Amino acid sequence: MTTSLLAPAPLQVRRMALAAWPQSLLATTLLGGLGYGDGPDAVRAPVLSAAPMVDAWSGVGTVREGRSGRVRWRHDGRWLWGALEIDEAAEGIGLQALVRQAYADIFAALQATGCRHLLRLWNYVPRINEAQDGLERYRHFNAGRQLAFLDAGQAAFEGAPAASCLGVQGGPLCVRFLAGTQAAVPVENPRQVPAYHYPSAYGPRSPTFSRAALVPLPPGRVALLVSGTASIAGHLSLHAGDVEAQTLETLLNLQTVIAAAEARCSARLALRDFDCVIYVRHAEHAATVQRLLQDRLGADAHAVRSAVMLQADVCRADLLVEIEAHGS
Ligand code: 3EB
Repeated sequence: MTTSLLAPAPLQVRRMALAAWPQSLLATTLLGGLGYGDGPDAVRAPVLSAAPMVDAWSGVGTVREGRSGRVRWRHDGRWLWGALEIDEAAEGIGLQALVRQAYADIFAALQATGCRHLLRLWNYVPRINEAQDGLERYRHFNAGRQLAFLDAGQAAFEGAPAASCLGVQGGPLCVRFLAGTQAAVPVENPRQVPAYHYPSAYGPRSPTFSRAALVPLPPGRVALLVSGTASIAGHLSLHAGDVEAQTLETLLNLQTVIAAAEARCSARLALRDFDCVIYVRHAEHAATVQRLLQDRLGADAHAVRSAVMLQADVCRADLLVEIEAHGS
């Protein structure tokens, strides 16, 4: 073993039992986490997999915490975790304006902490596929998000962070994010039009995200944060109504974006070793998706054994499944 392997990893994510979470919050290097199941910091989406889990992100230094507007943050001088929850009904403004303000608070947090580069965001939007004032709420969300990036002078197109955006039944608009003092390498999927270049048929302003964020870690290591990935080729949703075909298309997209990331670094990366979160629109599709994952990656694969499955609305109404992943 070389000494570099003994050095503390500068950014780490560990998937662990949600029950262990309150204790681990005491760890000084812990930045934050995303819980799957009932508990603190949990995503408000029903969990379909067996055990309640949490993805706990930690840095290296002593953590400081604070607030910027409605964003609560923790950072160690190198990495930043932020969380924001907004009760839409209490604000009395439309979703687009609300998202624009929420993201302005996120950019204020980056300024306040010196962690200026967004790496990865998780967005949970109540009733995402419902229409409001003649436009789907996801499209309002996209407009507010892109405007906020432009307001802040942040890369709204090439260089955008990785992201997920899922629909939940109710509760607040909820955003979690990871940022750092150095920019990630944005990675696109050659099978897909970059989301920030989707044609206007998908809404007046395009989604602001890259397919993955490749985070360089010293020496010669990387973390790859893969955005929510679905059954889209070019800019078209494929296999309407067919959850099996959508799942296989999604796995192909995941493997393609991971291969594109590998071509940008010297690390070897494989989906079977990644932590995955699977979102299904219909709970009754969970077993089918799980079986296909098992068939393609092997029942013993880390990605299969550690997969978390949630019920959520995918942001395009014709998509039944979305998978996100991170690994190194
Ligand atoms: C897609 O590829 C499917 O709006 O932040 C995936 C990941 C999707 C992130 C977002 C949307 C988002 O367009 C949906």
